[in-house]
Amino acid sequence: MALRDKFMTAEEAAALINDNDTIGFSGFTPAGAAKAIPTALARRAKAEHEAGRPLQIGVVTGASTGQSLDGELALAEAISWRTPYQSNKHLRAAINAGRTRFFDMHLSTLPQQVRYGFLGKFNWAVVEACDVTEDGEIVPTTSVGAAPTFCGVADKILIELNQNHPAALRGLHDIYEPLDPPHRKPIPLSDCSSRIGTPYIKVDPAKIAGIVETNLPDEVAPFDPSDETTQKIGQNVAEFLAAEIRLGRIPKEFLPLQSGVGNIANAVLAALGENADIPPFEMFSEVIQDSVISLIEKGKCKFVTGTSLTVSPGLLKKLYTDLDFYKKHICLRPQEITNNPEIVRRLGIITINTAIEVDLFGNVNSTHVMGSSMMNGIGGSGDFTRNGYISIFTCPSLAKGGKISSIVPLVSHMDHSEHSVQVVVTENGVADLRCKTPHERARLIVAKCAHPDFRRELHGYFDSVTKGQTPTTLSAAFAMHQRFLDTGDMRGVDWKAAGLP
Ligand code: 0RQ
Repeated sequence: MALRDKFMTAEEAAALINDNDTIGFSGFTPAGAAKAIPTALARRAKAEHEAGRPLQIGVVTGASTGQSLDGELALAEAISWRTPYQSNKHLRAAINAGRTRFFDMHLSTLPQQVRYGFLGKFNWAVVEACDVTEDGEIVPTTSVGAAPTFCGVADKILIELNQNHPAALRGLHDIYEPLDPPHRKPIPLSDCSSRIGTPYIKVDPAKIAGIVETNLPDEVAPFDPSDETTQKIGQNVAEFLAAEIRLGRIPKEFLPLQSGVGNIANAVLAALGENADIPPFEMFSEVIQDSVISLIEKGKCKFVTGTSLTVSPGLLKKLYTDLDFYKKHICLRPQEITNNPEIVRRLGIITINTAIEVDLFGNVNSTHVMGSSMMNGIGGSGDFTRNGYISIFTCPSLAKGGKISSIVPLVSHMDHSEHSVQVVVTENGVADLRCKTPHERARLIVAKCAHPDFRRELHGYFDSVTKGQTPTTLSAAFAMHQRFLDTGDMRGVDWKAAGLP
């Protein structure tokens, strides 16, 4: 059947989906996420539920998505299970209330686990494209994520052909999918900018079950303007890296950078751009945020590889007016490549990610609040941290208006262990944990990173806990967290009552 005969409305496409289906949606952050079909499906699910009939699906994506996908489907109670990452408040509420089953995965491993069959059968791939051809070439829009894998494994494919993105995006993407063991070969990439794949996702055209025309912008939220705290964190990271170059521990031509998501990551990149001691650099990262685009314009960032172009709508429009220039500096690859441990270690990537809390030994919690509630997920932070040339974590030393210390005796959930975390940076300073014992790390983290309001508290704990290689008193290790749960403020712990001498 010719493509022209496959055009349909979002409602018609949503009507093809059955209760209990598993769908792989395009999208990595709101960039390139399917929008019209999930929104239509959410409407249908609400109507079905009102009529007393079940309609829930398994939702798999590259990472987080936008309101039209995670938000609308969560509000319609239409997501039975979800992986690998999310950041939507409605979905987060459903997950933490136990209404949606969620499992948190390293993003590099998602595509291969889908191909291995670990996540079960995929009924549908629903992908956003800026172009599709009769012989089955699908050109993605602002992200690649896991879309090539979803298209490969799913029984049928639905395409959202989004006119908000020009077909001239062809050439921005580099689609390469490794073979699975025992046939896997080294990924033939030894720099940030080489292309090793095709500029499109190739599918069997017979699998394309429907095409929905849309004209919808990516639902990328604007960043909070950087404040004194995030600027100071950024400056501390930049000064640390500049000193490492001077000391000869980072080559003078510098190394590719990876930077996480969110406001702090955006501010860190801006600070690196302003530091004259950091030479123009390349990035091998996951999410390309607004700050990277201005670094490209200033000539400070020479090339960036990412899996999503997550920039604010106004900036994206500007980028599209000079696409030929930006195509020379940007490449979008599958998350299986951008986050691949083999490549991260080969290129010697300097990794900068954000922590929710860090403990005295350098263990990092990136995902949970007070040990129990899921925030977003581990995302790509583990892929990069475990394999980086230097692994850095940043966070403000305080949260929730100063009632929470981000530096705690023991993390209430652990995502990145002391074995992978090398440097911790807050607005107060830098704790370089390399070559340090747990005792030495604890002293350094309190002195350099903790907020002055909590130093006494943390000394109160650590000065009384002296036994063992990694001194810990189990009864007291979570006393600050418990104090917050009891009173709404971590300060004022009675350490004696918590079992310390
Ligand atoms: O809560 O939204 O209710 O105000 O956590 O914190 O300070 O706004 O920071 O937006 O940079 O997010 C780790 C969540 C940081 C993110 C995390 C509360 C705080 C606020 C957000 P509110 P900020 P950011 C590759 C990299 C994992 C994935 C990753 C993340 C909210 O960076 O999801 O690294 N990382 N991916 O108030 C209680 C504490 C807290 C706290 C902060 N100690 N206790 N609440 N908060 N510290 C990219 C991808 O994987 C896509």
